Amino acid sequence: MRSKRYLWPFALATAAVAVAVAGLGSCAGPGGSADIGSVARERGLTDADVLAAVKTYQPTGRFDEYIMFSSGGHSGQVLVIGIPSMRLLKVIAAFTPEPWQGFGYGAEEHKELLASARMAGHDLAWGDTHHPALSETDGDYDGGFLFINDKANPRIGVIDLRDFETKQIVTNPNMGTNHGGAFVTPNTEYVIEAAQYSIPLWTDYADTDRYEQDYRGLVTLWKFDRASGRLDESASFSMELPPYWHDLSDAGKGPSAGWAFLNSFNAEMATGGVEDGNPPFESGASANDMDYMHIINWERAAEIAAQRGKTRTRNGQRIIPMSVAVEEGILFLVPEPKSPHGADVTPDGRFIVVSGKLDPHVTIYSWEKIQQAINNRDFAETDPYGIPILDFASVIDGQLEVGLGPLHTQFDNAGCAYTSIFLETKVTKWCLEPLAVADDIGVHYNVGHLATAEGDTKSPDGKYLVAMNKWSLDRFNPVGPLLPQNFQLIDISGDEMQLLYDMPIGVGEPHYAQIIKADKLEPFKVYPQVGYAPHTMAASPNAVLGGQESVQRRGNQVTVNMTAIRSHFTPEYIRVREGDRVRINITSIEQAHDATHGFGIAKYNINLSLEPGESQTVEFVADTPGVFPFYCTEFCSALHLEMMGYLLVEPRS
Ligand code: CUK
Ligand code: CUA
Repeated sequence: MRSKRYLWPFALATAAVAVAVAGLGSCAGPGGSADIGSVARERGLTDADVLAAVKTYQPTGRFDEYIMFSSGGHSGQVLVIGIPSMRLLKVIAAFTPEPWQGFGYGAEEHKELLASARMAGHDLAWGDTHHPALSETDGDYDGGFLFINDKANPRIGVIDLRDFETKQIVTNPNMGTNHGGAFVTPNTEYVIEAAQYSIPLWTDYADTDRYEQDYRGLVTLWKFDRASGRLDESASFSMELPPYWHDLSDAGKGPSAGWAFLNSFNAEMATGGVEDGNPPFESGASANDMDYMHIINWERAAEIAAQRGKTRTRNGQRIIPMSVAVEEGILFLVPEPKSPHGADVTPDGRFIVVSGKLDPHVTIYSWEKIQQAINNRDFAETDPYGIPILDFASVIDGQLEVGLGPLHTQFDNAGCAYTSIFLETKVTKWCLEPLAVADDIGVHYNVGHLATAEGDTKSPDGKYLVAMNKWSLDRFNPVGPLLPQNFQLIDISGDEMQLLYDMPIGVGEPHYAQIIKADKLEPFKVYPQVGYAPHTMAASPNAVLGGQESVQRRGNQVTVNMTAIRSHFTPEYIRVREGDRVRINITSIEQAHDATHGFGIAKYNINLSLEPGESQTVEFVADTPGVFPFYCTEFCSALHLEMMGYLLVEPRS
C-alpha cells in the first residue's frame, strides 16, 4: 500500500510537467488531479520546485544540450551524463574491468591494453579517477578526445570520443601517485600530469629520514599526437620538482599560454609518524601559513628537454633536473595560502585563482604582475632547492573572502566565478571586476569540485553549474551506511543561483567533471566498416566477413573464425579437446544502428561486447573439460535467447 501511494503522485507529476513543457494546458492523468497546481499541492512542491522540474525534464526522445564527463572516482571509470536532465548515459570503462563493455573479460585487445597498464608487477583492477580533460583546439573543447588520470596508480587514460572507448593507458614510472592530471594545454600539445605524494626519484629506495635529499615531486608533459590519437611516450618529458605534495594544475591561455600553474601543499616537507610521537601528516603538512604555487614555462621546457645534456633519464623518461630548470628560468614559485587546493586560470588567461582549504579567501594572482616579476628577476628569496620565489604581495591582484574551506573555482560567460566552499557546504558566486561576492547557495553536503558549461575553455557558456558533493546524509533513501556521493545541478543563468536537480552517484566518488556542448561530439553510429578494430581504429587483421567462417586445427591450436548477426553465431559449435589453445576471431557483421551482440562463455570468465562492425579476438586454454554454453549477452532480437552455441571440451582420458 505504501509504495502504491508513493508511486501515484510521482507518475502524475511527471505527466503534469510533460504537459507544461508541451504547453498543452491540461489533460487527464491517471488517478486524480490533472493540473499542475493540484499535483504540485498534493506533492508539496513549491513554485521553485515546479520551475526546476520544468527546466530539467526531458520528454522522451529529446537530447540534452550538454554532456558532462565526470570522473568516477575509485570506480576507476568515467561517467557520461546529460545536462540538464542529469540522465546517466554511459559509464566508460577506463581503468577497471567492466563487463557490459566487455572491457577486460577476455578480448586480446583489452589484455594488451591492461598489460600496458600494469605497475610494480601487478595487474591493477582499479583506479581512482579524479580529473577528466577534454581535448582542446585554440582553447576550446573540440570533442575529439578525453584524458583521465588515475590518482592511485600514476596513469593517464586516453578515451577516443568517436566511440567513447579507452584506447591507451600510460604509466608513469617515476611517480608514487598522481593528482595534477589530466590537464591539457590550449591546443592539446601536451597533457599535464603532476605527482602528488613524493617518492624517491633518483634512487629506487630511501627511507623518509632522507626525505629532503632523495624524495622528489615530478611533473610530466605527455606529448599528444592527434593523428594517431595517442600519447607519444618518447616525445614526452618531465621536470623534477621539490618534494612538496603537488596538487592541481592548469594550463595558461591567452596571455599566459605556454605556461602551467601547479599548486602544492606540504611545503613543510613533513614526514608524519604519529605512532612515533611525531605530529601526524595532517598537522605537520599544514603548519606553515604559505605553500607554493609552481609557475612553469612548459613551452620553453619542451625546447630544453630536446637539447643534448639538459636532461637525465630515469626509467626511460627524460627529466629536466631542478638545477637546469632554475638555470634556464623555467620554474618559479609563489607563496599561496594556506593548504591550497585548486589552481584555476580565468577564461581570458589573465588571472590564476587559488583557494586555501584553511583560508577563507580566494587569492587572485595577476599574470601580468607575475610576468613582470619574472622579467625583472624580482625575487623575494629562494626555496631550499634554489628555486626563485616571487613576492606574494607584489604579484596578487587581490583576495576575496568567500567562506570557510574554499576549494575549486569555475567561471561563467559574464566575468564571474564560482568557488566551492567545503566547510560551509555552499557555492559562492563572485565577480572579478570589480572584485566582490555576488551570491551564494547551499549545497548538500560538503562540495568538492564544481563544473560549469564549457567551464575550462576560453569562452565558458555559463547557464549550468554542477556541484559535486561528498556527503548526502539525509538527501536520499538510506541505502546502508555507505551513502552515495551526489551532484547538484544549479541554474546560473540569472543573478541568483537556483538549485535544479539532485543526482546520486552510485559507483565511486567523482571529483571533477567537464561539460561540453553536445553538438561538438560526433560519435560513430556504427563502426566505419565491417571487421573494424576499435583498439587501433582501423580494419582488423582478424576480421571475419560473412562466408569466411571456419574452424581450423593445427596441433592443439584451434582457431575459430566466427561471425555474429541477428540472431545467430556462425559456427554454433566449438569442439575442442581438453588442453587445446582456442582462439576465436569474432566479427559482428551487423550494420544496423544499436544492434549490439555480446559473446559470453559460461564459467570461462569471457564476455565481449560487439558493436556493429566490431572485430575482437579471444584466446584461452580449454583447461576444463565439459559442456559450456556460450550466448549473446545483449537482448538483440526476438530470437536473442536462441543466439547461442556450445563449447564442447572433450576430456583427454
Ligand atoms: S580533488 Cu577531489 S575534491 Cu582530486 Cu581535484 Cu578537490
Ligand atoms: Cu545477439 Cu542477443
